[in-house]
Amino acid sequence: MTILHAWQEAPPQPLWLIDPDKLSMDTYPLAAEAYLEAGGRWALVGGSFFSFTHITHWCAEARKTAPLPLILFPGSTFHLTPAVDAMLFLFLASGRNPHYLIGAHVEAAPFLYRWGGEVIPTTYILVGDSVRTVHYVSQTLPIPSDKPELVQATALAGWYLGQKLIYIDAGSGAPRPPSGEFIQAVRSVVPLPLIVGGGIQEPQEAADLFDHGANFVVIGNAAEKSAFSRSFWEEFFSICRV
Ligand code: 1GP
Repeated sequence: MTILHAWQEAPPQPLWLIDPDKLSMDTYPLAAEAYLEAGGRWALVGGSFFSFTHITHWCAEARKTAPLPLILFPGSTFHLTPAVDAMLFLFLASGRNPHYLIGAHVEAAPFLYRWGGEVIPTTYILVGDSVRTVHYVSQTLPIPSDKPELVQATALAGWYLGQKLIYIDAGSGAPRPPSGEFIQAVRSVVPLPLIVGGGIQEPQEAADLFDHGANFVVIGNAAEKSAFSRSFWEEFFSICRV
């Protein structure tokens, strides 16, 4: 079964986002075990900027030490690696930077063809009112917090373009997650799996996003702050079981 197919059928749940710069191979095995034991099934690896890690080396070592499928969440073509189980092929639909709408995709395509792994066409929508690293790196503006109709139109455009997944992101470390209103606006018209992330710190915030129609909530910073503890993940997974 492909990862996309599994995601289409999976119940709502958290998704761990690993920044490989911030998780050493000494720490990874225990961190992965805690996540898996709490109920985690997949992890995203990547982010808009990381610079100290050799991504292929990191992912290859990680896959040797834990049975956790890794899905690349690339910030640039420099992050491409064959040592993952699938890759989000991000179409930065909220922006108007041609590099992130087609340029990077053309650069990546020959590599993806040779690799032959699972590529998941993803409409990637940045939202919120504070400037995050992802905006600086991509040189794009997010959709402002009071414009659910723009988020909805952007997600619809991605769906009509044939993409398979929607990812609404407030950016790593955002002061607050994307609003439930945004999620509801997309969920009411687009039948694709919906990933939501950026600034989620508390299980209650994740519960609210699930209530509005999110399928996955991405947790990056908060997991780092909790030192990747099992109790942290158990709290997040427990809200999915009520
Ligand atoms: C960022 O959605 C992710 O792209 C996760 O954000 O690090 O704030 O959890 P956080």
